[in-house]
Amino acid sequence: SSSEQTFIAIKPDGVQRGLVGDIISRFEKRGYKLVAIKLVTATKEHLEKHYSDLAEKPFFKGLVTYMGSGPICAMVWEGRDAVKTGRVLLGATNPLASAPGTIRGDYAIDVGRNVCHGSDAVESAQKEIALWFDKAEVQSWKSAQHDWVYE
Ligand code: YYY
Ligand code: MG
Repeated sequence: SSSEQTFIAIKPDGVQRGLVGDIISRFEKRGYKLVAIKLVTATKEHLEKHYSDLAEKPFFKGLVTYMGSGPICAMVWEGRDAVKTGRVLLGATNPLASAPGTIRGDYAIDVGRNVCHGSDAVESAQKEIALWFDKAEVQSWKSAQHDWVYE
């Protein structure tokens, strides 16, 4: 539906490298609607919850350290097929396998410094949005662009 929501985050490397504006721009220009945004330095406990599915992976500890190393720009974007298309805008997990034109394909090399996060399914998006944002932080608004983006 056109109200599908996804959790997108610009990781500490993306914030440090000055990519916040560009990444927001890509979602805006595609036609998605920003409904929540904040800069947050996440605790270890918070990140362990966010990545709980990966707890057994060898890269888990390093991942949590990297993700907690500085501010993250946490966002919720809304629109038709926002979860799946959000992942397309991000590119593949391994930046070297990401096509140019995607965020990771344009700005990253190492899988452990891949600049951005996006929910991988509608169900995980709902969990991630609830983990990172209070209900009152997620705005409900009609974009003036709506009828120019959707038929
Ligand atoms: O959803 P996505 O971020 O594309 O990949 P995940 O498989 O969920 O892994 C989360 C995160 O972990 C990934 O963005 C980088 C890191 N990672 C890693 O450092 N090394 C790997 N071999 C796989 C993932
Ligand atoms: Mg993932």
